[in-house]
Amino acid sequence: MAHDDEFPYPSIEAEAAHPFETLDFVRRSPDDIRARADAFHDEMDRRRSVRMLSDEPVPRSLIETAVRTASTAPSGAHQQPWRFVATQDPVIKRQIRDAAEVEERINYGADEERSTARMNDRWRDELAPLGTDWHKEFLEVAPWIVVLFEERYGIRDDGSKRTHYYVKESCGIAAGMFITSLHHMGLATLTHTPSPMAFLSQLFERPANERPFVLFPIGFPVDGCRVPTLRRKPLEEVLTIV
Ligand code: IYR
Repeated sequence: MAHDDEFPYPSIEAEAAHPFETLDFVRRSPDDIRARADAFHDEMDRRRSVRMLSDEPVPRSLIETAVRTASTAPSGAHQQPWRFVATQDPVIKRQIRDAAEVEERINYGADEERSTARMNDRWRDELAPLGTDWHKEFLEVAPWIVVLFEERYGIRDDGSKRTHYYVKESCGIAAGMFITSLHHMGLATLTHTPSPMAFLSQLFERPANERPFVLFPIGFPVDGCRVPTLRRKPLEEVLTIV
């Protein structure tokens, strides 16, 4: 749709109030677009959540680049309401594993002190094909753990609170771009949400405006890594064109 009526868009007034610049957009040929679309789909279709991670080291600069890529995500009012906290400290990783396993024991009903599991039978049935249980060895073995914290509100220089918009959506998109970046560079990860995960705020001494959103153990898969056989929904089940 042409917007001749309102051209130039945005208005001269808006441009005067805030700087604009010419979009750095690569216009490709239809063949090139088709080929890139297919190649990228093939690559992403090979991404799997990996729990069998090795202890092989991963350079810090790769983690930094993945966070840079994630941080290109769109966000409400461009507030970028995320903070990635990364560690390869074995003591902290051990503490994360211990704390997560305490919670997961309760979730899965493996805690002898408690008669009922937090997860009901139906939930545990849904998880059975994934082969998960309360053991979270990957939290200690993986060379890196990155926790994405959502900034529920911002803090201005004068200490006052700044409302953040669409925090979950923004962080969800950033998380997706983070795992895409890791997969594209040749690393493996898992989106892990130990439940509850408030312990991560204490452990990393995060301020009150931040809340843990998702945790990523990152590394290389072990040799001979096994993953559950999954079926991805075919297009007709995930796309409706009206
Ligand atoms: N947090 C638990 C349970 C769990 C829940 C869902 I939904 C999953 O897709 C996978 C696991 C755990 O990490 O085991």
